[in-house]
Amino acid sequence: MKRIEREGRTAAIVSIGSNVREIEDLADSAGVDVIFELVQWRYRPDSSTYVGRGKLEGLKGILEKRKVDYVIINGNLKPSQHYNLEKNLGVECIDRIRLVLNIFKERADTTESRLQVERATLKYEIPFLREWIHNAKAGEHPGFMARGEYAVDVYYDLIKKRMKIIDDELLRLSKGQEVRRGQRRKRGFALVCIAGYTNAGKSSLLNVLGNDDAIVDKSMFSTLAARTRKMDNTKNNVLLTDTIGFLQDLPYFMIESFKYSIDEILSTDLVLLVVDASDSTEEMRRKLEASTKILFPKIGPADLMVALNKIDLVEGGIAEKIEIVRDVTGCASIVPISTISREGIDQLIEKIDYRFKHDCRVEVKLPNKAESGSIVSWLYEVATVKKVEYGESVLLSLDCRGRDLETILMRTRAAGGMAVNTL
Ligand SMILES: Nc1nc2c(ncn2[C@@H]2O[C@H](COP(=O)(O)OP(=O)(O)OP(=O)(O)O)[C@@H](O)[C@H]2O)c(=O)[nH]1
Ligand SMILES: [Mg+2]
Repeated sequence: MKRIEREGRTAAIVSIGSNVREIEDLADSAGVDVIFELVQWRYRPDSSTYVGRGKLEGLKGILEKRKVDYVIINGNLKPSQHYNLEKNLGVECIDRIRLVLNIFKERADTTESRLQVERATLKYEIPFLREWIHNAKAGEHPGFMARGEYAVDVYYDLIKKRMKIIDDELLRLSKGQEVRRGQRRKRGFALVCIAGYTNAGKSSLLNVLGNDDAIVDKSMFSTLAARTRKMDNTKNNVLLTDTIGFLQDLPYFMIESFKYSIDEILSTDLVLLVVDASDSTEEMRRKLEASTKILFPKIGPADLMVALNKIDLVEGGIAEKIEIVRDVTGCASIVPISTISREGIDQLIEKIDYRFKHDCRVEVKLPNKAESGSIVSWLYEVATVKKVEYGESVLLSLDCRGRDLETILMRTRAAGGMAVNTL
């Protein structure tokens, strides 16, 4: 992970609710020092200036004495609100999505993550750009488009052209991703994706289960690009993929832009959802709901297994937390774990193993000739070969997953052999 240099950048947080912890963490992850916070209690944001008029005047006064580089808004701004805020305050105003995009931009270090971030950023900017076209002569702004040398309509056209190039490139990459998944399955691997809210401990779990050294960090969105490792200590062939974390209240264009990463999660045989058990019950529910909103309805509870992580930090019982997980996800397969104390890790491995258990018995008979060699070695990859005899024919007794049965029968027949499912 590329560490974001702090470079002494400062900000003020403006919020219309008291739940500022996440935005503080995001600001910290973006390398910005928060100098002060201003909280206004409102049921909903003011339609033109986000905070109420009076509060805005107050903020302006404070900013004159306590200069900051940015004002960070704890929410998603409409373009008109953004325009009015910047115009009134004379400081660059960053909403929650822009802050997330800034973190992504700094950390993206693979082609697909760079393209996804660029696409999301362009999508994000289009409505803001429209607002500026209507409201301002370029050059009046302290933030985006500050220097008025661009003609906005030319810029708008360029965005559209660039988006098309990015979409084509992402489509090409996702076809490659699909082929890769197909090849892995053909080689007998079960595909498991480690998913979950950002900072839940996904990379830590990959490190434990896959004996890996993926970057683990307390800052949010340490992982942007997918990383795949073979699972250790298992009887079956399992590939684990760790990828980007979820966040609450993502607008549709963000989900759409990160389709490549989301497909990586949804196209696996099992989604291992990592949940931070050290959060309060309300926080846990909020994050779980954000996660299931992205996962369901593409997959269902039966495709999920939940690793209730960080139980080393939980005081008292975790029964209530298990209940919340069950309630929100509908998933019955919940394993409390800690990647630090390693509690529960063996049970988790056992549970994953059980999912991909070789519980079908097959007797295979193949002609004993050179061409059968490749199918025999393939059988060794997808199944557990119990016995093999070379005579007039090659006779194999093997155990396999129900899912692979049909392919085994088909390939054996195609090779001039015979296979019988005996269990
Ligand atoms: N106490 C405790 N801390 C943990 C545990 N697992 C992970 N952590 C900590 O939680 C933080 C986040 O861990 P990561 O593994 O980077 O989490 P992630 O889900 O990959 O995060 P992103 O990639 O940023 O979305 C780090 O500071 C870890 O040390 C655990 O079981 N117990
Ligand atoms: Mg990570």
